Amino acid sequence: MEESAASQGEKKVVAVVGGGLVGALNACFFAKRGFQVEVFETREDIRKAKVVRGRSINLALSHRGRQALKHVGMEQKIVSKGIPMHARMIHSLSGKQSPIPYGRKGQYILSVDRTNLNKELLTEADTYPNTKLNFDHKLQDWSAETGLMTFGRPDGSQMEVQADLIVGCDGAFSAVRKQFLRHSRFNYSQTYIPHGYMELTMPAQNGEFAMKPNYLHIWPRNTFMMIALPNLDKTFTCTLFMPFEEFEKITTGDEVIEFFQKYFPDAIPLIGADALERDYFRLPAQAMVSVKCSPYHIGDKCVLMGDAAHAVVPFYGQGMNAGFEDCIVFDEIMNQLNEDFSTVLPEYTRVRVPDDHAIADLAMYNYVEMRAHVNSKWFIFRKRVDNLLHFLMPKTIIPLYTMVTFTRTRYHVAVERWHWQDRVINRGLLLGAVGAVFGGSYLLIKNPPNINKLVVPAEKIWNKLAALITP
Ligand code: FAD
Ligand code: EGU
Repeated sequence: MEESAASQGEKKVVAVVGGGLVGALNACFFAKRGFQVEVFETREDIRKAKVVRGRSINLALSHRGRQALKHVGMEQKIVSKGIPMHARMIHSLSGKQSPIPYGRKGQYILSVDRTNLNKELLTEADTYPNTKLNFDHKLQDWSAETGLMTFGRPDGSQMEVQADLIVGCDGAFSAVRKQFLRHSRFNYSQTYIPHGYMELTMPAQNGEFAMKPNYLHIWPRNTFMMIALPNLDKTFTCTLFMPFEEFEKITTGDEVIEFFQKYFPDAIPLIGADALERDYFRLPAQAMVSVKCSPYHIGDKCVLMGDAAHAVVPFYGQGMNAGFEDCIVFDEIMNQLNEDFSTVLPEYTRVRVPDDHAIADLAMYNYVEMRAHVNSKWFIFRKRVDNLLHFLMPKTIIPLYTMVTFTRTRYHVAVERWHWQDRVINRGLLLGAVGAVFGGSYLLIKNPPNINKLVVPAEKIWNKLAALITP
């Protein structure tokens, strides 16, 4: 390491703390620029580990995340192992399934395996000669004055390491962020939502997917919700979301079946009653936290990215995508400001905080919305109205999820535009209603209708409308 540091001349040492999704990707970004990169990760090397325990098995990868992967030449490799989801499949209580497309043909999201993605990113980072991966290194403490970090090793020993820049990618419970809390004028908030989540596996049936594979399957039931994403081995990972209080009410296998019978009856034979009774009690429900903070940097020494900077609830499928986009944004600013950390770091905070806060708010808003009054009928209705308005005015009305999922429109701009569109729609509805009342009254007075002649065209118009909104 001393040798390569010397041969690198004055290139600075960048310590990436956390070798999760964002840390591993970020290592590639810094390595590409020629920095001396050191990654420090608490866990052992997951590429060698037998069992990897993480927080969720698969994730929805969309445009922002793909763009970031493209920057380091990893897009095709990851996309080829992802399963395209062109539409949601809404499961009604009756078992009826309704597909709702995400957009045009090229507009789909991908279900990717978290562990495989993490492994591929670590392997990619490893290919750079100027990168070193240090597993079994847990950050315990660091100094903002000197950039000196203390790591704990599995044998109980400690190790000290110095770096020019510390990049905190150590997740929602970031140890790097702890130091920020001691600084004046650091804003921080964290909120645990009352819901927990539990993952259940739906096995393959006779070697085939138990449900249609190229969909994000959703069972919207207000307080309770289940989502299923496909895996390459033809299984689905189902994620059940419900209040901890409700999780705790269910204490026996019979109660599990009874609960599913009431809310997700079509899923019982697909998961299998026996497996369901077993898996439900295998692990306790996991918590979800939303973290917002600012600034994201301390001086020219340290910067936070990914969940360490902004943990969001998963109700927009954007946590990882936003974290990956952080890496692009930082990289762009590095270009603009010639890699001068003393100006790059404040600029990164200035540019990125409003966007990360916007996606954190949106995800939380959607959580509240889904819980409050989204059942399968309402979900289908709302998405169809969105798609219809977009069809009628493709340039003016763009659904919020489209901007978030399929473009790199800055998150805070997407929110502003969404509010603006809402005003346009409301004005349009008002104008339409007023126009209809006045125009209708005028026509009725001028030529009183023959009821029999009216009914037929009304039905024709209705049929045309119905054809438009059903895919
Ligand atoms: P993490 O993945 O948490 O990685 C942090 C790494 O740092 C870990 O490897 C950890 O071991 C290491 N570490 C921690 N502390 C230390 C320390 N002191 N020293 C050294 N290393 C340390 N996002 C999406 O985009 N799409 C989705 O569909 C989606 N679905 C989700 C579903 C659920 C149920 C949940 C909970 C989240 C979902 N997310 C999704 C969000 C996504 O999981 C996170 O945003 C993403 O994992 C963040 O990556 P990260 O690298 O910042 O943090
Ligand atoms: C939650 C957990 C449907 C993976 C939000 C949509 C999610 C994902 C939606 C999880 C929903 C909710 C969107 C995508 C995605 C929808 C989205 C949520 C992936 C508004 C593995 N959400 N998720 N919105 O539009 O934009 O389909 O665990 F049920 S992908 Cl909650 Cl696009």
